[in-house]
Amino acid sequence: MTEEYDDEDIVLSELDDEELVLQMHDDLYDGLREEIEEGTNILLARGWSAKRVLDDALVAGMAIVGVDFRDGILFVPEVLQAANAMKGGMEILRPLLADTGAPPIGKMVIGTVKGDIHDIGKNLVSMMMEGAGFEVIDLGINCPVETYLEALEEHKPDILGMSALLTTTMPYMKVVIDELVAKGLRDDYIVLVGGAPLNEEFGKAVGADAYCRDAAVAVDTAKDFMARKHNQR
Ligand code: B1M
Repeated sequence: MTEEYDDEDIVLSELDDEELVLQMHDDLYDGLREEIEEGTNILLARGWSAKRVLDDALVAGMAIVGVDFRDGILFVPEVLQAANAMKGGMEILRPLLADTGAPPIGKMVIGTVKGDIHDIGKNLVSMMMEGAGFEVIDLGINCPVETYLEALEEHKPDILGMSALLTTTMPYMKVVIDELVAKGLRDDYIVLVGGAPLNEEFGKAVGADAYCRDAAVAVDTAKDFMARKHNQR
């Protein structure tokens, strides 16, 4: 039996949950979008919650990609394919994570800062915030300060969210916050920041209201600040 035949022989639906999740980590690593979509659907059909599929199959798989990218085993084209496969799974989960049917409990404008094109984490935060009942306006990637300011003016959100995945782009958050201060607008918004290289200290240093370690923390933090905002009225 050839190795190629071996690979084609794997029938995802015949794997048990644990094997399937490991196979999905492999498929994500190999950038196989269709297989990731199929695996996502199988786990959901087996009664897994969208959040569990997201955490155990997709986010955990992407963490493995991240380690090998860091170590020079994977390169940009392969990581792009992995990201594309991850997005295939996320698209299936999006309506499940976002569908609450409840009226919005707040509004958030979010974008990845100038110079940075990483958007998976930001997209996840958007989905989870929508799932928690927030209206989300997603500005996309590579956002200059003007884009944030225009969106704040247009949408009048409660929260401004910024994402950065590079140590070289995260200082740009301060550029945006400083501009808000200069225009006398800083206190009009709750500013939340996040992204893998950030930490609590950095959040404070740039003048954000809070640093959010992950999407779940972003949701809890946003809810917390909204509650405080309502209590002040
Ligand atoms: Co890039 N990359 N990348 N990359 N990439 C990292 C970030 C890196 C850590 C990889 C590594 O070396 N291990 C490294 C940064 C090193 C550093 O700065 N210290 C790196 C590098 C160097 C680069 C390039 C410079 C590589 C090159 O060209 N030589 C280049 C830069 C391009 C640019 O932006 N200008 C680059 C390019 C790319 C791809 C395009 C190939 C691709 C992005 C595709 C895409 O996003 N559409 C990519 C990817 C996929 C990664 C890794 C592997 C995975 C990132 C990811 O999606 N994680 C990443 C390694 C890693 O982080 N381990 C890496 C999964 C995601 C769910 O987690 O984004 O952390 P995360 O989001 C979390 C939290 O951080 C938080 O919640 C999210 C969900 O729980 N969060 C927020 C994020 N944003 C938030 C905003 C909030 C709140 C919470 O607001 C309220």
